[in-house]
Amino acid sequence: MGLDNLYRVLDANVNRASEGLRVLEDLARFYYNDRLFSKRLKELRHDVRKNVSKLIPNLIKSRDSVNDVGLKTSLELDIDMKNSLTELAQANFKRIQEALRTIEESLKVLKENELSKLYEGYRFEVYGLEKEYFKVMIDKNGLRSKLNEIITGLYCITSEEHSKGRGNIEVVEKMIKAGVKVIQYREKKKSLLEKYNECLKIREMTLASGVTFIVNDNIDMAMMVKADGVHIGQDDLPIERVRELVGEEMIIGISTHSPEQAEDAARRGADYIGVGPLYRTYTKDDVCEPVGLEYLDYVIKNIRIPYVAIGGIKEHNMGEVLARGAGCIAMVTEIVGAEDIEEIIRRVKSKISRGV
Ligand code: 3NM
Repeated sequence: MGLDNLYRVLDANVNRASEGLRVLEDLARFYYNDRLFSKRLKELRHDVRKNVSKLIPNLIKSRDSVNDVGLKTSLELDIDMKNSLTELAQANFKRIQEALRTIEESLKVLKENELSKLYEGYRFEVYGLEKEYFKVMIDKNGLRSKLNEIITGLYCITSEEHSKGRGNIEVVEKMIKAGVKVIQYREKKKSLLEKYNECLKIREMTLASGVTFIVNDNIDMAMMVKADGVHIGQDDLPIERVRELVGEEMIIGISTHSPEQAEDAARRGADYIGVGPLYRTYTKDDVCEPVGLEYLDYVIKNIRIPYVAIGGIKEHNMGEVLARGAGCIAMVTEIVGAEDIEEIIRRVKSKISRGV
C-alpha cells in the first residue's frame, strides 16, 4: 500500500471537519441568532476546504465511502446520541479538532509541512472558538438570560456634581423610590474612602429594594461591597483579567463606541455594553464625538449581549432612541439634574414602556 490511501484519510477528515463546522455554524446562525459567530465559523470552514484544494484531484480519486469499513459500525452504535445542545456542540468541536489533527499529521507524512502548520493553526483557532462558544452561547447558570431582564428600561447613573447640591445617597434614594431597577454608582471627584462608604450604603439600599447595583471603574470596590456588577471603559483593564478577578457571577459592562469595540466586548466575555455617546454630552470629561444612531442600529442588529444606549439622551430625544428599538436607556444629567427626580423618572419609565 502506497501513500495514496493517505489522501483518503485527508478527504474523510476535511469532510468531517467541514461538517462539524457546519453544524456549529447553523446553531449559531439559526438557533442563537449570532451572525458574527456564524460568519467566523463559515470562514473557517471555507479555509479548511480551500487550502487542500491543490490536493483535490487526489482526493476525488480516493473517495470511496461505499466501501468505508467504519460506516456500518457507526450506524450500529448509539454513542453518537446527543442529549442536549451543549453535548451536540461539544461533540462537534471535538470532531473538528480531531479531524484537523488527523489532517495535520497526514500532511506531514505527505511532506506538506507548510500546509500541515496551517492546519495546526486552524486547530488552535477551534480551541479558542470552543471556549468563546460556551461562554457566550450557552447559558450555564442562567446569568445571561437574567441579564436581559436586568439590562432593560431606565438605567440610572449617579453624578453628584450635576445633582443640584443633592448628595449621591439622596439621589439614589429617590431613584429607588421611583422604581428604577438598575443603578450605577459613578463618581469621579471623591476619594476612594468616600466612594467606598457611599457604595456600602447604596449596596444596603439596593439589596433591600431588589435593585441591581453596578459600580463604575473601581473593580476592587465593586468586589468589596459585593455589588452586582462593575462597569469599565475601553482604557481600563482587559475584560478577561477582570473576569478572573470578579468571577462568573458578577456582571461586567463595558462602554463601547464602535462596531469593532462592541464585537470585541462580546467576544471577550462582557455581559453587556454601553452604546454611545449617541448625542453630544458634557457629563463625561474624556468622551468622544457622538457616534450617531447608526451605531445603535448596528448593535441592535448584530450584537447578542444586552446593551444600554447612552450619551446625551433626554426626555425630548428619547423617542428617537426607542424608535430604533433600544430596550434600555441610560441617563445621567436628565435625571440627577432634574428639579423633581421622582417625577421625571416616572415619566421616562412610562415612555420607555410605551416605546415612545
Ligand atoms: N458614558 P448624559 S456617555 C457616562 O458614551 C457616560 O460611553 C458615555 O451622560 C459613553 O446622560 C456618558 O448626562 C455620559 O449625557 C452620559
